[in-house]
Amino acid sequence: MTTVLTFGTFDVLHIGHVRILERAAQLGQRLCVGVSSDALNISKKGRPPVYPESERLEIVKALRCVDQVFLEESLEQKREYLVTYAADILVMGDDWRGRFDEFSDICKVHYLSRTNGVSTTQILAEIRKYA
Ligand code: C2G
Repeated sequence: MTTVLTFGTFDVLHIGHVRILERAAQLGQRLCVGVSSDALNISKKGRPPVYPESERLEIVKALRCVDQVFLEESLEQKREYLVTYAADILVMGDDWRGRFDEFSDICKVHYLSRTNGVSTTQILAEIRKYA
C-alpha cells in the first residue's frame, strides 16, 4: 500500500486545497495530512489562522480523499513525520519546489502545481469588503 503524505495549514478551506489533496490522494492508496498547528502559523506568519487547529484537523479529516490527519508542530520535524507515518511519497505544492528534495533518500518527493487565482488571503480580503 502506497502512503502519500502532505502538509499545509488549510485555513478557510478552498478549491485550491481540495484539488491538491485529491490529486495527492490519486498518487497512492492512503493520504495522510500534516495540518500546521496554530503556534507554527503564529511563528511563520505572525498571526493565528482564522480557524483553530482543532477545527482545521476536523475539516481536513472529513474530506473523502483524506485517510489520516495529524498536527504538524514544527517545520524541522518533517523527516520524523515522514518516518512515523510511513510515507512512500511526499507531496508539496510547487511553491515549495526543490525545498524538500533532501527527503528523497527515504521517499519520493513530488511537487504539484497550485490552483491559480485563489488563496485564503484573497478570500479574507473579499469577505472584508462585504463585512
Ligand atoms: N494550494 C494550492 N493552490 C492554492 C493554494 C494552496 O494548490 N491556490 C496548496 C499549497 O500548495 C499547499 C496546500 O494547498 O500544498 C496547503 O496550502 P496552505 O494552507 O497555504 O499551506 P502552507 O501555509 O503553505 O503550509 O510544512 C509546510 C506548511 O505546513 C505548508
